[in-house]
Amino acid sequence: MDTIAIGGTATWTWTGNLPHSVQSVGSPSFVSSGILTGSGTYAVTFPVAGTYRYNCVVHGAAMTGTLVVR
Ligand SMILES: [Cu+2]
Repeated sequence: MDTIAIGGTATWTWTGNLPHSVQSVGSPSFVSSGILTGSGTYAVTFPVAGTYRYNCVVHGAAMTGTLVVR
């Protein structure tokens, strides 16, 4: 679990040889543009406090995370 301040930006960074993506679980909805492999970043700014869950479309429940915005 990671915590950021309200109005902050979370950035996901791809490394390694496996394909991954980022997609929200529940609302508000956010999703990375497709499945990336090896390198790349995806950033989302969160203006509203809350607990945001996300996973990877490739790995599903095996690859999840929680972001707290406060
Ligand atoms: Cu993945």
